[in-house]
Amino acid sequence: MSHETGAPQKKLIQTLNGQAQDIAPIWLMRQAGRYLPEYRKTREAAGSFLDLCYTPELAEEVTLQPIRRFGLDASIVFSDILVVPDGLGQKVSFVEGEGPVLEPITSVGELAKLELERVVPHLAPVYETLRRLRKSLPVETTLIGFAGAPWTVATYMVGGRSTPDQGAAKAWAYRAPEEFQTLIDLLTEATILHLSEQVEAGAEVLQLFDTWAGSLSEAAFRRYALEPAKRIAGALKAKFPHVPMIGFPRGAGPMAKDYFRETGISGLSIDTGMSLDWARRELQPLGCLQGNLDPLLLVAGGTEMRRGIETVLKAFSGAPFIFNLGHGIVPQTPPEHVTELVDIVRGWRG
Ligand code: 1CP
Repeated sequence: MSHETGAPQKKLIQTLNGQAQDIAPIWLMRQAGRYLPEYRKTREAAGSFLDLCYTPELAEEVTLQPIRRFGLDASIVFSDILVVPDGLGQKVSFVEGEGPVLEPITSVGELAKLELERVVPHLAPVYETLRRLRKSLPVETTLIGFAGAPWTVATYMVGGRSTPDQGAAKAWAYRAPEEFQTLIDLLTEATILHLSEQVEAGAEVLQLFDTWAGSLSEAAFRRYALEPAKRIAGALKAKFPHVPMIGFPRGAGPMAKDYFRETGISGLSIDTGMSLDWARRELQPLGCLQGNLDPLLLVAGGTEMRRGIETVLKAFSGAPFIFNLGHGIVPQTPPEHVTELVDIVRGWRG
């Protein structure tokens, strides 16, 4: 919007566009969720997890909760990466204490049941949530839309649940690469549609979550993580040149460098296991970095948390950097520790 109105760009967007800030902008992956008592209350009232995702006034409410409490620089729309398979027509549910459960897709024949045309109409409530948020968020807060990357979403579609080694999807990919590619291509198209619609509805920045990228061999990483991300980032950039994209190829290690360079994304979200020194030297010259405090330090609090935060700030300050975690907030996180984290980041002078 700021391009049309001439208003100053929001801090997080400036940073993604290459401008380092004196005080790093901060938001947190999974900033809405079970660690907040107000979330648990709304979640209970909603019924099922998908009902919460598909009821715009409730999804808006839980998106705003961490903004009210902590005044973060960005707000990520409340939804899930598995709304895309749900939109395609695969049966998805979230079982209490178990996580997502899907009717697994195990053969190329079953892909015929999935309908690309169904995605955007089925996910209309998510877009409505974004429209509401553009009106209700503080003017300085950036609104982030997101999607799961094809490989990560495929691991749930094929495994039928969260799989510790992504074994089911890998078995298919390595046994019949051409067949598996059909699924990846379908998800790539669905992701482009879903992200485009989120921009139309008001998303100012996009993040692509490839949570399980780190389990792939180098060749498979290129084919199933890097290439689809390149297609997705390219398609979005062509339609919406002013909307920056952040990629999160979790666990990619040194392959993160090719991923950052070749996909053309503006920001790279790095996981907790990444070497800070290496990332500063090899990755930050390619664009904005985001990360990477261990979410478990946020549970621990105290001196160790403070030291961890300062180590990250020291490593990445002076160049474009967004403070975040290396993975999502865990439910046992005390909310007071998040308040303290935000204070430390905003008070830090390098
Ligand atoms: O009952 C509940 O309240 C369920 C907990 C929950 C929440 C709060 C799930 C189920 N999804 C979400 C929201 C969510 N998921 C958001 C928006 C909220 C925010 O960030 O503030 C986002 C961006 C996601 C993304 C997501 N979902 C990812 C990628 C990021 C990551 O954490 O690695 C993945 C892998 C999922 C799948 C998923 N959704 C939910 C669960 C329990 C899982 C499985 C995770 C696993 O396999 O370990």
